[in-house]
Amino acid sequence: MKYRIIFFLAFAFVTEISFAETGYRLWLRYDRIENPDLLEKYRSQIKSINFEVKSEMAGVAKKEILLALNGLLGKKVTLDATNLASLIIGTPESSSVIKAMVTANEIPNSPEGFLIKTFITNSQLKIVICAKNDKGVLYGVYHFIRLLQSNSSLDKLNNNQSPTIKNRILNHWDNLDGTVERGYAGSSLWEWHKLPGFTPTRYTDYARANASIGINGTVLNNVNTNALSLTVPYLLKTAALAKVFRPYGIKVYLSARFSAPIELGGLKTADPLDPQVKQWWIDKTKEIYQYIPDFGGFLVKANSEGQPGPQNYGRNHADGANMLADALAPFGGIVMWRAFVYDDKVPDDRAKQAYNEFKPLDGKFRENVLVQIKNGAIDFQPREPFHPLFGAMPATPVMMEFQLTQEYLGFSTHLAYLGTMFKETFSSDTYSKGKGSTVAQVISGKLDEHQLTAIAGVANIGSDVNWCGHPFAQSNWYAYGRLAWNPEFSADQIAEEWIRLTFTNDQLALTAINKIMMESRETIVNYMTPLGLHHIMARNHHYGPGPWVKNAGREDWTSVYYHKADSIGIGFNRTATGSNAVAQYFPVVAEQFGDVKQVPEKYLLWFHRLKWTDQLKSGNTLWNELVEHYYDGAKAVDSMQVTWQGMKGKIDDDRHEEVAQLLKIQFSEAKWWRDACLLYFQSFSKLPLPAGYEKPQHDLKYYQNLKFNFVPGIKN
Ligand code: BDP
Repeated sequence: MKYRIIFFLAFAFVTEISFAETGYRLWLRYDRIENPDLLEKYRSQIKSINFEVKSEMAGVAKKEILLALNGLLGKKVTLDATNLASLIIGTPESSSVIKAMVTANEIPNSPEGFLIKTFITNSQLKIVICAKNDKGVLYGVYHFIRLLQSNSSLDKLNNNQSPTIKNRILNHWDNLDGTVERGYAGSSLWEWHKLPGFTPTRYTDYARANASIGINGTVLNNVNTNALSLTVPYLLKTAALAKVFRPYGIKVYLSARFSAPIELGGLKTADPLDPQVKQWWIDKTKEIYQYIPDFGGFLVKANSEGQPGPQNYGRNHADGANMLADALAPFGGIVMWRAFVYDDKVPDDRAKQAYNEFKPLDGKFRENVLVQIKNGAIDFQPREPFHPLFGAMPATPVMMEFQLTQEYLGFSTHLAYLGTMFKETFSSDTYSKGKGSTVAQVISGKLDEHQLTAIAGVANIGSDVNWCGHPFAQSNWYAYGRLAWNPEFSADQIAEEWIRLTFTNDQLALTAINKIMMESRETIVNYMTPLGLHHIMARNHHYGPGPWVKNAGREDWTSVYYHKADSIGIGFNRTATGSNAVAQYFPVVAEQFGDVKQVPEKYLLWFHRLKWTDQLKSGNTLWNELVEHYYDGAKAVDSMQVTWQGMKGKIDDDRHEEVAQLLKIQFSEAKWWRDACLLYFQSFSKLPLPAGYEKPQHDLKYYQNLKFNFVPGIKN
């Protein structure tokens, strides 16, 4: 009897885990196509596959397509090495069938592009996935799988695609002790202590997910880095990861600590013009390439937030970057030098500092250096105007840095689809070369004719079973990859694609979930930082509101520095009568941002200081408008909950319930943000909430006294 019970329990447990929808599979879900007619059609169109494999990369592509087809079609497709196969995959070199079917100039000439084309021969449908080389084939395979997962027609495919940006990279802010700076999805993916010996399947799944959306590089360690990652034991570990990622077309990069020659090399200085320092980096770089022959290069955070850098020795960013670039150049490596620099010793508006330091260096960097610029002028806030350096350094390749991890957008408890935010920056017009000089044009290298192009996303990935903490946070990893591939894709189209792959192809659900996603970021801006407010979160851990933060050790780490609320009004005057940060933009933009009548209201208090009673476009006073935004934001989360409830039964119960619970947290946190911020600002404006608004639950003191221990994302 005893044994029977144990057996029963064990069985129940196993049953439960094998059927739970954990989100582990991300968007690579290959369950059988639900629509029976479509399933029948696909089965009749894809009966057999011809894919001759001559490389490890082609091998993983073949494995993936077979896995996908067997799952999606619910039956095994047969392998057929002849031209009678219905799906033919490869390059003209690897496949004589492709060579005979596709004319060479139909295939994109780029190293990563692909062609997917339907042919009808003797009333027989055939589909070809081909490229100039295996990398393009791999991307073509993933795209074809995406077409099936989203139930697209295969009848007349003629899809020829190449990525717009060459280096599409994730930045992991992972520490060697397993913590992740600003990570809200568990601990680091990299189990350094078990590497190089142990490389779990999860690393391969990470590579699959990245390759499926075109990500081709990953920086493994935090920008606030430990020099140890450049030592041999850690290089061996990095090499083991590189080996797993290589067949998926992913290069590894490392954040390099600028003072490593002192810490590891025992030198007295890290001065970039010192011959011994230069030699140390040359030797170190050589050593890295011995272990990782296709190493991508270095990411550097220097002279920012206390990190060492060339300015410690009276040198500039170009001196520092060029020294590393020279060491990497013989191996084809690149330097990504971050423009996220600020220092409270510099008595100017923090928003201006990067431009002030970097603009004069335009044209002074080596060819293999990119300047990596955050999307906004300050720091990954829920909303910022685009960084003024975009378009301002035409002689230097500049790259974008987005933050996927939701440090300032509600951690992993708030549903925030960031595709709309990425697009907002990409489509901003810098006017650097007249109308149409969008940030996307700058980043793609088209505007200033740069061959070296790149983009970085600060990863939101960790050890959580669903990778990203919040099931919807996966959409930001996905959207980042898709937009890095082509910034012209629309946020809406990417959201729809992701929902189809992740949840369902049901039309009603698609429309409802898409609406939630598309409105989500604006909703967060409304209940956190409407009308151009910024940097008013709690100190250090950044969890929750903290507009009252002052005395933080340095002025530019306080909230009061950014909102400047007092009895008269609120906002940071960045016009000519203030810090004049507007002058860093090109004249058309500077004029628009600098004029209180023309500035888009979403940036109002970023650039202007207004009186509480000033009238805005809506006819509302500034105070009433602020109140309206905060209340609209919280109300919108309530509506999200209602819409989500309607999804019950349309998607699996596991993920439905998980999101429902998280939305509940989000709703209460939205109200927390709303009430705390409005009560605080009200202590200056002395104005009442207009009639009809529900009163805050607590008084200001209550919110100011909230304390949180062990908030994730920082070293507690
Ligand atoms: C800030 C983060 C900090 C990062 C910094 C950076 O709070 O943890 O180190 O950005 O990007 O937003 O270097």
